[in-house]
Amino acid sequence: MAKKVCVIGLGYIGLPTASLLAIKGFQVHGADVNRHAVDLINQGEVHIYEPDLDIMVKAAVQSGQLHVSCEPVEADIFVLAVPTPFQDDQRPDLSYVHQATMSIAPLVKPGNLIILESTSPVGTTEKITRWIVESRPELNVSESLHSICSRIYVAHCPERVMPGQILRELVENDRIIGGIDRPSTEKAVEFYRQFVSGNLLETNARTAEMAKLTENSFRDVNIAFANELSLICDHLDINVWELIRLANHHPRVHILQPGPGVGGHCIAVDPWFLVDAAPEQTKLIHTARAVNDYKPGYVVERVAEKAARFKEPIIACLGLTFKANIDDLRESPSVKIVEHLTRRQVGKLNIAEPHIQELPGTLQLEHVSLMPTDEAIKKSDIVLLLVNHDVFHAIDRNLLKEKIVIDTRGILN
Ligand code: SAJ
Repeated sequence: MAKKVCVIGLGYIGLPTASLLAIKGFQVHGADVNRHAVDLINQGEVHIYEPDLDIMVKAAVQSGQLHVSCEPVEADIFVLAVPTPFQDDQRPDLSYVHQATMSIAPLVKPGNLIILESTSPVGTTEKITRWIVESRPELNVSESLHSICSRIYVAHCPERVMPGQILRELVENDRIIGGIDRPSTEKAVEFYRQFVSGNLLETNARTAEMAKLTENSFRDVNIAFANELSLICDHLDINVWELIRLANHHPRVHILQPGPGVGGHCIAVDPWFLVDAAPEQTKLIHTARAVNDYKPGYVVERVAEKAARFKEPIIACLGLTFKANIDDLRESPSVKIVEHLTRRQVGKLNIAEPHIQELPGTLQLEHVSLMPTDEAIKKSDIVLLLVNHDVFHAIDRNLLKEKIVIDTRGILN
């Protein structure tokens, strides 16, 4: 009989994972506290944009293998895919993980496997195990023979998919799998082998947690290097895009791209988990965060300088999402920049963001309007390019003649 999987959290990771599992023949129940999302999914629709996700969810729901509701149900395998944001003081917020764990605790049976996919501070998988065993003292994780009938299995398998290519990467990426003990790792590997074509790399839970934080911190540090170069180049009047192109011809140099800052729910967040866990040891990682977080304010200053030349400046802000070709505004540096420009009353703002239908609440203001790209450009004095969406690469360059252009993504280079 098909194994029953319960996926908690139906966001960018949970929903594609639940649908994929359903299509692969698992009997899947998805749970999410967001009633609107649950209702949509049950109708075969989606509440988030990811290429082809709608088709996969529809197929999964229509096959009868995927059901969703606001409550988890009993299963053989539980997958936790809930957010792990940080609090105002940059310390990890494990409240969603705790809530999700406590929601499944009454349902867990001996022999069940619980997998944490959420990016988490080191030690979280052990914490989950403790929370479950404390609330269900008849369960254990002991390897001794006489407790084998009451034991559960717990592992961390961090998600590593890239928004925009989630469906392919969910299957093809290599996965790091770390159990709280050897039997947990083996059980989790057996599960992932059924739907992942990439390599399954075995380790322990703490190393798996650290590996994910390491990957995203690596990228953050490297983007910070590119962002720092952009500041130096502005200062020395050098074209940073040309500079990076040239330097990257060296066989061992691979510099990333500067931008208006680093956004998203991962790279701008996860390094803080390392800083929080080892403040004395994370000087480079901490500084990289500071460099990347400095960038939005720097862009605002550049815009304000140019805007000062006009009596009633009108600024076209092209792109609000945290990166190209997605609809996700979480931790977006572009949103921060636009919010900052409104607070400073730098001018009238014409926003073009082809991936959203309406402006976020903080930007629903009198001097801010959402409009098509060409119109936004035509009606403005200054054009601020914030996201390298494919559609912006196709902008008619004639529209930009006579405009002051601030290109934070190197789209025009
Ligand atoms: N960015 C730059 N310059 C670059 C690359 C990115 O400024 O050269 C900016 C982007 O514009 C964006 C931010 O960095 O604002 C993050 O974008 P991203 O494409 O680097 O990463 P995410 O957040 O979409 O996804 C990352 C991925 N991690 C790594 O590449 C190590 C993904 O594989 C993870 O699964 C994901 O984080 C996650 O969920 O943790």
